[in-house]
Amino acid sequence: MRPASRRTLASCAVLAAAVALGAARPDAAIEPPAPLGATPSPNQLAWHERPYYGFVHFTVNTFSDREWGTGDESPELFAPTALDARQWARVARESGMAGLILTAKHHDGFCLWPSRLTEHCVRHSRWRDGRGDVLRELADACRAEGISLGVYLSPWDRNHAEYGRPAYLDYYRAQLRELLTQYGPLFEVWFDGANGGDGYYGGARETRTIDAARYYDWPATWGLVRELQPHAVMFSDAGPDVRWVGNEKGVGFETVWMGLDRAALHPGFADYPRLAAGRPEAADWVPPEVDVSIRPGWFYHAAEDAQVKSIAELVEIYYASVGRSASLLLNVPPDRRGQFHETDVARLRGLRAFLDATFAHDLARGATASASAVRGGAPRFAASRAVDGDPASYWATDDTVTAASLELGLAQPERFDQVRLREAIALGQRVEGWALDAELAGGWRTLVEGTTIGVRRILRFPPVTASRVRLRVTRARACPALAELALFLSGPQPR
Ligand code: FUL
Repeated sequence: MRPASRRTLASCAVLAAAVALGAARPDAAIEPPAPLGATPSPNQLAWHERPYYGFVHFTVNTFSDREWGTGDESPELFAPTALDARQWARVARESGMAGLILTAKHHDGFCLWPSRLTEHCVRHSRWRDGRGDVLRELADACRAEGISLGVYLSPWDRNHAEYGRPAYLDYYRAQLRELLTQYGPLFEVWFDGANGGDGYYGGARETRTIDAARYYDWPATWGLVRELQPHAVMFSDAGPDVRWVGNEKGVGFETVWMGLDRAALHPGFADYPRLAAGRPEAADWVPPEVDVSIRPGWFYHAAEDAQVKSIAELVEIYYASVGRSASLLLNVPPDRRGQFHETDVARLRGLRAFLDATFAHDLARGATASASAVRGGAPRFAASRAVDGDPASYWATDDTVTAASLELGLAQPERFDQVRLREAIALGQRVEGWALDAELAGGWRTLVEGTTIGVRRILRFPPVTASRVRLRVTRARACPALAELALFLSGPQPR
């Protein structure tokens, strides 16, 4: 249907008023593109705007020098000498992280908060004479620093006697209820997929296998989170809000779809990495999260002090995650003092300095913009909407146009070496192919080509100096709706 034929009497009145005021086109009469396929929820939309945050792995493992505790550790083992959650939160905020997610309970079952449901918790540790609460201290610190808080509650519990039986699920959900009700708003709740195996299990010391697809009855648990923390997103292999990227190396997919078929999956799904890139036709919007540790292990081991990722490695991880339509969950494990190690802090600051130097100044902002096609000819969908700095506005074409170009004229020649593109994701993910050209020495030259865009796509290329730049959307599943075309020049290269 042509847009003109949809005009109602009311919009004719708007037109008359617009003409009377001297406006060029009846903007409001042109309808936005219809959403395509899966679209994000309000929680997901808010979460997409804060794509970098931290993971804090800390428990008895920090003191036993293990990655997975066996469940028979004495709570007395947990003995940080100078725990300072405010330092974690301050460093996180100063590093540009939007929040911190704490391993409130890892697979060993030890609880970092004084749970009323088990003796296997901080109450029986020597730390703060058994009166401490790591989650409380972190919640207070995050609030003071103005960042968000999230929790990880391992479903697998190698300490609990009932693990593998129905009674454990009551325990697990009652624990979750403590976390969801006593520490204020949570921005993310993290459900990992490691499941079953040998353990202490209340002294049984045996191997317990569970049916990961059925045992946990995830819909019931997810319902509890929705009820008690309606603004939190939930992570697992199957979402429901955020999915695993399928590796722990810090690398997202070059071609990635936010769509995932939740119903076919569950946390711990064996063949999951094969599906992690998503599918354009999938039913649900479940974006990927890249979880990776700044060190080889998730927990602190002094032997790894010389193996902290370099600033340059962290920069690559940023481009391979946030730059590929994912969010970055970067783990920084506190040491035996209960503080982020100096080396880790220096690397985080280095990453922040590089990101600030690179992304502070969008060289395309406010450029003159024109396009080969504009939806209904309406200013509301004009090319300039992609360079106005407002992620809510976008350039769009008519429904029949799925390949189009957008040209920028910069006020003066600028040197740049990367482009950031964002789709208007409230309308679903649409673009499948694009190229960026610059006019160099009188001719157009292609700088870089890409496939999907999604939430945020950043691609780098050798630096050029140009004042005319052109984005060609070469393939899209429906008319493109582009919220941002930004150009940047890398800050000084970190070593
Ligand atoms: C996995 C766990 O087995 C690792 O220890 C770590 O917590 C990682 C983030 O999730 O499932």
